[in-house]
Amino acid sequence: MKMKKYEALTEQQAIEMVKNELGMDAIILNIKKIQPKGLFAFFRKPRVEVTAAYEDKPVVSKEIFENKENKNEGSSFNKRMIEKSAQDTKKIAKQQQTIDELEKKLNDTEGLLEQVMQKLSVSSHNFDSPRKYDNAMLQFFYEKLTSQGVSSKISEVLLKDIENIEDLDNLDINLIVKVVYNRIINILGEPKILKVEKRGRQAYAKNVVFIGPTGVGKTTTIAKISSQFIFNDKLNVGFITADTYRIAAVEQLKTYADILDSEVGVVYNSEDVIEKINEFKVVNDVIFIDTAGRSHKNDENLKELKSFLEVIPDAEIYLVLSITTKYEDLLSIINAYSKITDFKIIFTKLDETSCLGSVLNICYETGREISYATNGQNVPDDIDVIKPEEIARDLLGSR
Ligand SMILES: Nc1nc2c(ncn2[C@@H]2O[C@H](COP(=O)(O)OP(=O)(O)O)[C@@H](O)[C@H]2O)c(=O)[nH]1
Ligand SMILES: [Mg+2]
Repeated sequence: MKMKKYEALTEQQAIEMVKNELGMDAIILNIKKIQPKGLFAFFRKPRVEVTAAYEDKPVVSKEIFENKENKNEGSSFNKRMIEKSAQDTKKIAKQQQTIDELEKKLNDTEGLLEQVMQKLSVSSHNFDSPRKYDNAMLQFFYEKLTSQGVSSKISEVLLKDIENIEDLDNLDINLIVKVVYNRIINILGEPKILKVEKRGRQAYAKNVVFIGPTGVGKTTTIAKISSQFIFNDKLNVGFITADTYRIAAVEQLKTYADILDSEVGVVYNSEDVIEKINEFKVVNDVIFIDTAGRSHKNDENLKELKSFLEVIPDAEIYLVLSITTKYEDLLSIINAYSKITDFKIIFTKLDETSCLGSVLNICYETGREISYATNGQNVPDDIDVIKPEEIARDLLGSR
């Protein structure tokens, strides 16, 4: 007797391979389900391994009917072989029955899985939306992305064309992950950080302005970024605040400036700011200018801010946005500020949400450059340059 293993998608296919290659006399010794391994193994189809035993010499039927030389022993030999053949046929029939039962169970399990997935996706977020994709893997990614706040339009963009791949059911899920991951990275682009060099003899300080709605973390973010320049790069930093609407706002910046051993100038209008910049620019490497957060829906506010920004020479402007703000509101804030100036975006309060979809949506819809992300109230630690790879991993749920 010899043994040989066959692997296929279903038991039936594997048995078919055994029959074709080894003949009807081959005995099935073992049927084993091979579970897929690795990331998203859940979605890869299990395979079946069949171990078959067979005689060195070929098939029974040939021996029975072609053994004419052995006439004396022929009849008893034939009898034995016919008995064996009958036993084998029974065995095969029984095995086939087992296979059929197993296959039915497998189908039932697949149906169950499908139901569980549908329930999961429905209960997780979207009660109204119908199934988008027939393919379970694509539907899974779609649900995953939208549950992270990626808009349905952009989720579809990320999954575009994958559904047209031939033999999608047997496609390695890691390939889909790679495609979507790269698309996310491309949309996010390379984050731009603030670069400040030590002021030369003639050069003046760089002006960096922070704008955005109230309470998003402008002042805290200024304290975080400026601390890095002061402590790590040993640069001279000056602060100017135009936020004179809230009593505590000036005090807040002054407290940080005291700790950082830097000066604060308080300004009430465009003339003031020009004056203060001229005073600070000759003794500092960089000047951080804080503004009042006021409603972006008020045209007067925006006009006022526009004329304030226009008098600041070579201003590098950052729009500060809290990621906890509703996506539609984020878009309308960006659109409003886009009308008056150019800027890069800083996202705050990443520690308060696990849905980073808005970051991707904004990059895709507005084409704006992104820079820093803050993730807590601690000054100066809770800030970092945005890492597109981490966002991509978060959105794909593999972090
Ligand atoms: N959880 C969390 N809170 C933050 C973050 N950044 C700022 N804050 C808090 O948000 C509140 C408003 O911050 P502030 O800097 O005064 O906002 P501003 O009005 O835009 O200047 C303060 O309580 C900050 O401590 C952050 O990344 N995460
Ligand atoms: Mg403030």
